Amino acid sequence: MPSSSTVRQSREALAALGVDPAAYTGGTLAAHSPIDGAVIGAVRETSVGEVDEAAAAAAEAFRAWRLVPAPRRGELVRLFGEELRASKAHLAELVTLEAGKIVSEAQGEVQEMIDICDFAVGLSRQLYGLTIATERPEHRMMESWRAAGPCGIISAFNFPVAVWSWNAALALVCGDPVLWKPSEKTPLTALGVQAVFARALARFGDAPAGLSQVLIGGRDIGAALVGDDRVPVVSATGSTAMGRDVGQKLASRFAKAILELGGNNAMIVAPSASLDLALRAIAFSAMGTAGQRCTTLRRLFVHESVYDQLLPRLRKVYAGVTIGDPRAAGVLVGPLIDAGAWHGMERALGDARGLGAHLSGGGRREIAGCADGFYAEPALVEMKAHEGPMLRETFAPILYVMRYRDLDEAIALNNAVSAGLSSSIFTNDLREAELFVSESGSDCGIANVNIGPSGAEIGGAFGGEKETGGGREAGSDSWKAYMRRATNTVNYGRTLPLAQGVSFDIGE
Ligand code: UN1
Repeated sequence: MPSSSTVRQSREALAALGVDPAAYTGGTLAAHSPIDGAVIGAVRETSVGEVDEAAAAAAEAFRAWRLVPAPRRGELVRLFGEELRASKAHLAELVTLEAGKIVSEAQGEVQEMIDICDFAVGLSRQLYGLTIATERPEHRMMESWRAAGPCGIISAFNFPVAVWSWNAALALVCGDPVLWKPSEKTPLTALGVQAVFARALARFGDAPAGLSQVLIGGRDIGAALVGDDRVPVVSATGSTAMGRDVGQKLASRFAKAILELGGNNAMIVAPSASLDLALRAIAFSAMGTAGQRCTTLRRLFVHESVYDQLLPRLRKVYAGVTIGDPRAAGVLVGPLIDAGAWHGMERALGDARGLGAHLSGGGRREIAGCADGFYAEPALVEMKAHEGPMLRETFAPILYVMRYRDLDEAIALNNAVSAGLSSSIFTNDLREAELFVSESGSDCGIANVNIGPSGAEIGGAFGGEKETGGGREAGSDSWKAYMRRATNTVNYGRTLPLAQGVSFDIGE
């Protein structure tokens, strides 16, 4: 229903999700819809003093929650998954309204929440530690995993609900209460998620108060959270500049940091690649979410033998893609989040032009009924060299393209940026595929073969190296970051042998 008002529709979605209108009317933080620029909420902001109270409540909740058996903690997350299933349509609608995602991607984002809940429920019975061979007779050595404490979560606008849930679902089964500072660009979806979570809590019955709290506001609120000694783990998703600041502050108080920062993700299209598959993967990973995923494809290296076959097809796809109101059927590219994103795109394209690049697309589109939205034509930028704006992340649908001659050169280019999140190769040559994922291949946290760099499943550990921050969230053993590890050595004998054969005779 593209012509309906974003204001009315967001009110309806918030009401359906059960959010108290007092939270989003009469407050000081304006929530905008990127669809038409309308103000869709005036959200009550958290004060710095309230962050202090929230941390105290979380610390109190922690004392009780860590004693609840992990599978019982998993039951809360199971109920949350059920509530998310029931609210999927409304929450996805709010994601579309507040973050500008097309309907299918918004639903996919909520599905990602449901998936991580399912994962975390199973995990709640699998917080395994190792039993370790000990050098001493009649001793047993083991590691046990204990809840770490309240977990701060700072999330970005582009995945306004899923990234919180990757962290929260794991933290909660690990025994950690959560304190969430969502992006100031997407406070309404955070309120929506809290309302859904509140229903799971009510069904669960006896969870401590303060288990999940939302802190609405800007940098000062994030800084208060990051600086609070009662919060031993902070997961932060956003820019490298933000992560550098947060990481240093956390390091200074020896708190654990889980950082998921910028990406400048590449794809290599090799001579043997299926160009049909590559084309589809490029389209989704470069234009999907209007180029505003951390995993968005930004750099494309095409072998010189297939460049002149692939590029005309790609230009055609780019020219034909439907841009517009993300609520409308058939639209694949919705709005940028705001004017700042558009200016960043203009700047990057200007820099590329200055380097003699050949551009197609990249203009601003006026969309009927969406006057104050920033809609950009996805841009294909054929670069002469790996330089300038191609070396940095611009959160917009810009795909830089280059020819390459040999695979070692393409892999070197893949790795020649400061970020290290995601990467992929399209090839049907086993040697090339294996080389790309080998020790001397991609240096990224995610390296794929015959799928694009974006749209990861939750089962794998998500995150990357270098300026991406090194954190891992979601699947695999990412849960360990939300716990503390204790090594326990138990002596069940009647003597006290010391390790390393040390003798310390006190003559008794
Ligand atoms: C992000 O952009 O911060 O792999 C997260 C993907 C999504 C998550 C992206 N599953 O593209």
